[in-house]
Amino acid sequence: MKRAAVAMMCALAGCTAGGIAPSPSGGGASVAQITKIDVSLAAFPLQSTSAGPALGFSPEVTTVTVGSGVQFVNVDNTSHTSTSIADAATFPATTPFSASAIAPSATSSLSSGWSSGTLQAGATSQVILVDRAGTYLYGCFFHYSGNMRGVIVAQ
Ligand SMILES: [Cu+2]
Repeated sequence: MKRAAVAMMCALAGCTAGGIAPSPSGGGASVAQITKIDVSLAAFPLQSTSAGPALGFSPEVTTVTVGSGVQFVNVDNTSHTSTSIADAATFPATTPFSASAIAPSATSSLSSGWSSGTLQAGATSQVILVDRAGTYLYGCFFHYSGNMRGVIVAQ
C-alpha cells in the first residue's frame, strides 16, 4: 500500500529512478534535480583545482545549476564530512572548521553555508540547495589537513 502510494506520487510528480527528492533543510520547496558527489579519501586521488590541490571527492570540481540540489554520498569505509568554507577563493592553509562541523547544519545552502555532519560509511547527506551562482569551497572536518577538499561551481 505504501509502495503503491509512492509510485503514484512519482507518476504525478514525474520522478526519475532516483525517487522523490527530499526537501532541502529549512525550506519547504522540493528540488527537482539532485547532483550526487561521492566521498572517499581512499578512492579519489589528488587533483589540481582553481582553489588549490584537492582530493577525496568525486568530482573534485562539480558544476551545478541554480535551483538544483547537491548531496554527498560516503562511498568510503571511514567517516567524513562535507563542510563549507566561507568567503575563500583558495583553500586556507590551516583548517577553517570548528567542532560544529560534526553535526548537520540547521540550514544547508550554498549561500548560507552547510555541513553534512559526520557521514558514516555508506551514508548520504542532506540536500544542499544551490541557491546562488558562484564558486564554493568545502572540505572534510576530519581530513582537511590531508587535502580532503572540493569545489562546487554554481551557474
Ligand atoms: Cu574525511
